[in-house]
Amino acid sequence: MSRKECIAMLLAGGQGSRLGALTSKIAKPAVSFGGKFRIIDFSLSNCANSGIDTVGVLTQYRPYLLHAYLGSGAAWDLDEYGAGISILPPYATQDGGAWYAGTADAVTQNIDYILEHDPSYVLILSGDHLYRMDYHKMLASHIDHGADLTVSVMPVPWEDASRFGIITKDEEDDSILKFTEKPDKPDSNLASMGIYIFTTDVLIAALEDDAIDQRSSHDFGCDIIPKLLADKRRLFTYEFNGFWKDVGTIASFHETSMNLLGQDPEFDLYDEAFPVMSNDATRPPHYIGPEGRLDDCLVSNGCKIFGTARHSIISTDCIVGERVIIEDSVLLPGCVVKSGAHVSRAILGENSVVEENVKLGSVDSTKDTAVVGNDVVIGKGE
Ligand code: ADQ
Ligand code: ADP
Repeated sequence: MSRKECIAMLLAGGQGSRLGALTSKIAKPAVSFGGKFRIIDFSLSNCANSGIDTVGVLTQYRPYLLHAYLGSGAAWDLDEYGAGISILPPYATQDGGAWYAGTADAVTQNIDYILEHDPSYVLILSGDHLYRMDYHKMLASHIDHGADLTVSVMPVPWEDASRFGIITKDEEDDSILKFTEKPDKPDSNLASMGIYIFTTDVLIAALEDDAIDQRSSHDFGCDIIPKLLADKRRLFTYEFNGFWKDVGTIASFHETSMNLLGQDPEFDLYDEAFPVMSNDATRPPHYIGPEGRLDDCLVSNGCKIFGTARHSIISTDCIVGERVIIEDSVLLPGCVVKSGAHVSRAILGENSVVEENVKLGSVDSTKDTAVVGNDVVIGKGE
């Protein structure tokens, strides 16, 4: 196979346990987002829009839906001959094979995939972030610096800093001076976005070293980056100044969904210069009944609306019954809200049902967002 400048390895194996009932049967990257997308669409579209045509997707937790969804990769223009999406689940080998232990282990088990394409650089991505980024600019910065590793960074609010890998950089040349994975007491608010570009030889040597280290947890943030820093390799930051969210919790999932609404949304799904692509099935247009009312909503195909929805996201194939009121909520694909029900500040999982006249959630933003799990039926007594 011909030599590539840069290929991507997209980590899509985490369970996303903090999303609770929304990931009970679905890997986090396959969770629906924004009416007609799934979370992984954003990273895959970034690859396509950045001219990166070869993407290995490392799956593990509940991969079936993700595998079916990715298909040939044609939906993201990633199905060229000699390129495209390759799904890389853990596999059995002559000595048994194993589940991926950590993020670095997942890549180590697929070194052959990297060698087969023989790229000069490897881009490591997460399948569960929402953002638009031109990875080519990051690659140009990596090459300019003659870096071994470039870590994409952005400042985060101080109160959130302990959820991230935290970096201190040299203000003159952007080199990384210090990196601590999820520190209890952060001394900087410059966070790693978990997006890395490695020069291939450096990556492979680091992974081979890590694989034989019995004390390692085989994770990029906990093990690989600190080790390269200790070895005085050339580590640089690439500062990103745009919308970027790790929709890891119910609260951030709800807030980020609401960021898509409004006439001038914080995250604009309608930007044609940098489109978000998805492998959405063809469905009939949405139907709005005689009493149906929609105000400040994203409504996807296949829906039938007989009641009222305000400031909400109504994904593909949902039914909103007569005299229903939906506000500040996210309905994931296939939800049914039956007549007379009232849903406020809630996330309704895929194919969930809210029975007639049920009152769910509260507009009070100091209260937790209400969540109905995938396939769950909420009756009057609940
Ligand atoms: P976390 O967000 O905690 O921190 P982590 O749980 O390591 O990231 O998962 C990163 C990505 O890898 C996710 O997309 C997840 O689905 C996937 N993944 C996890 N384990 C996997 C496995 N065994 N096999 C395949 N895929 C797997 C990381 C960095 C921090 C940084 C944040 C930014 O470690 O330094 O600040 O991302 O969100
Ligand atoms: P969260 O941080 O919300 O719990 P992540 O997506 O970050 O979710 O992943 C949580 C952890 O679960 C990851 O560290 C990953 O290694 C682990 N994990 C994911 N899938 C599996 C699996 N099938 N078996 C064991 N551990 C897994």
